[in-house]
Amino acid sequence: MSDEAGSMSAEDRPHASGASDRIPPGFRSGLTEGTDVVDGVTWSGSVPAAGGVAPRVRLGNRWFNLLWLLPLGFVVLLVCVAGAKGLRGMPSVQRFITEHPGTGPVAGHDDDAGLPAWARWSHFFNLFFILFILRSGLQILSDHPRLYWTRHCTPGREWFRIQKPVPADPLWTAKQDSISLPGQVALPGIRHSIGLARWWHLGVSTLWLLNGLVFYVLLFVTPQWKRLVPTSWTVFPNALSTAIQYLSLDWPRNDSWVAYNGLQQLAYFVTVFVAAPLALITGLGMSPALSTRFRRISRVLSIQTARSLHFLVFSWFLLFIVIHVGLVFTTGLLTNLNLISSGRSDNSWLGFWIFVGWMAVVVAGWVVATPFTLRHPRVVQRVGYALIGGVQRWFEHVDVRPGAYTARDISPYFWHNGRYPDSAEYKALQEGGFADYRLRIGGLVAHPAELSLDDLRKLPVHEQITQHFCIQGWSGVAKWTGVSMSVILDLVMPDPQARWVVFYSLGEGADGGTYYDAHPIEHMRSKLTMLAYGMNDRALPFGHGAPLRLRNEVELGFKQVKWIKAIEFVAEFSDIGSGFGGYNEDHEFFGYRQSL
Ligand SMILES: Nc1nc2c(c(=O)[nH]1)N[C@H]1C(S)=C(S)[C@@H](COP(=O)(O)O)O[C@H]1N2
Ligand SMILES: [Mo]
Repeated sequence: MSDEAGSMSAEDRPHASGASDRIPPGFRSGLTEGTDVVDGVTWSGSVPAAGGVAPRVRLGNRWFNLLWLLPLGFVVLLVCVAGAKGLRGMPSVQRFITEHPGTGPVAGHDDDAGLPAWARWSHFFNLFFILFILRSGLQILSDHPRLYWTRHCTPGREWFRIQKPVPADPLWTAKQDSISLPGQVALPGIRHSIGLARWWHLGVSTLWLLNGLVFYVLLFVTPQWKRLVPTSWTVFPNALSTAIQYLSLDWPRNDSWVAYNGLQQLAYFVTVFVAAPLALITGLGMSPALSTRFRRISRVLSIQTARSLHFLVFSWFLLFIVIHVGLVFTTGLLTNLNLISSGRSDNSWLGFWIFVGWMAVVVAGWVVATPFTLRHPRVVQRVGYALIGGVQRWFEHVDVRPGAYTARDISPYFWHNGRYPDSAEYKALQEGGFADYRLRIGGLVAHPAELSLDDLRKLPVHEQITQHFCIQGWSGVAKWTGVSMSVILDLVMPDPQARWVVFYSLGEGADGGTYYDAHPIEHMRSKLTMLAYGMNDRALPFGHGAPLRLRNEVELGFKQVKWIKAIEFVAEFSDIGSGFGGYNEDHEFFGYRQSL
């Protein structure tokens, strides 16, 4: 593991008895170990900070800078305020507001009780968790700063971007396309730190969902649900009435202790019962494993649609928080704070001080999160895996079947990613048309093998049209031609102790050292796990992994090793590299299971 001397190559190091003599010579050469702290300068092959652009939205073929919404929104607001003031002068509107003052009939809950302790605490936890979720979510967006409505991520066809147009470079990579966001805004706040951001995002989300589940249950076993769930259609005229009252700057009476007004009730209802579940569903909608399972849904609501909707939910939460906090502060601060923190129906300062205590925790958590993550990334990786590794493992066990996509679904543009191989060994093979290429297979197998490209082409041909999903957020559909891994398994006959299959690349990873990745052996019998030597009916191009690459469609893109040189069957991967199951796992703190 990582506490071993960093300079030793994996083959020099002592191994559990009996293991070392099973490692085929040369397989593990060139492996390096990752560091256990994040150095912003050398991070990820020294990607320098790179700014994006202000958010832009595409309408047809034109791009609009969303910063224009600020002055535009202000003008619209002024017009609305003037309109609302005019409306309130009209007798019919005055009658309407008297009839619908804002708060509908309150179905019998104990008026003066305020919010019970569980509701106040779950409100606090919700706030605390969601800040990390939003920050890490923004970090994830910045790793592929474009949003699409189709599964094809064709440059120029995105509807939203915070990055310049894609340059003409045919080998432009998604990693080059990532941008930097300020360190105290995004989490962990340095460019291309998505591995760590995802542990925060997915890990804290499980806590947030648990908190939400407890909240849902308690809400409905007590009468408290009546605050949030409209029980009469009058909520709509009441919401309209409150909107007119707010906009006319003659605000409705704040009755939150007794009941929320129509607008409040609708906003809370949408946030709790629409936005929150939608966040979960669209989050899961981005899983490559689930998209191979729920194929019909995924054909219509593609991974990119899920990602775009997920971003819109993020925007809703952000908007809600700004307006909600703004109104808490301007409609009777002490009363409001007592409602959400002390539960005492008066103007005492108790609520204020509890709130200050909570805010101290929130601010401390906010400030510490980034430096802690950069100093202790392995802790984040391990705790994150403990929180969601089991779920990812569970999602992998799906009955994946081919046939979801047809030739018509093939993406016109398929992004490149990773570091291109530039060794003399690779160049020589490439110049020789890969005639001298040999795929070496060994480790815990009965029949180690060396296969040329011709040998591979003589094996039964397997084709599949599948969707690739990169951890950074882009996707693409391609047709892959090659050999099923189950055919390879029948050829080499793995020993019963073999639990993991390690794919080594001819290319290096971002920080130097052989790129590799370990896959569970159960995946090798899946119908959608194969070695591809062809892509879209042509020889596999250089940029996409020539001469041979892996496809395992229940995992994310970084596990699809390109430029494969060797395959090793092992009992465990703890003595390979830093021992985390792959190059990005060792160097960028990814998880070795990433079906999500
Ligand atoms: N050898 C090697 N394989 C690699 C990578 C790499 O850097 N080196 N990048 C991975 C990542 S992050 C992705 S998303 C896919 C991209 O494959 P593509 O370039 O064919 O789209 O390859 C994966 N395989
Ligand atoms: Mo990727």
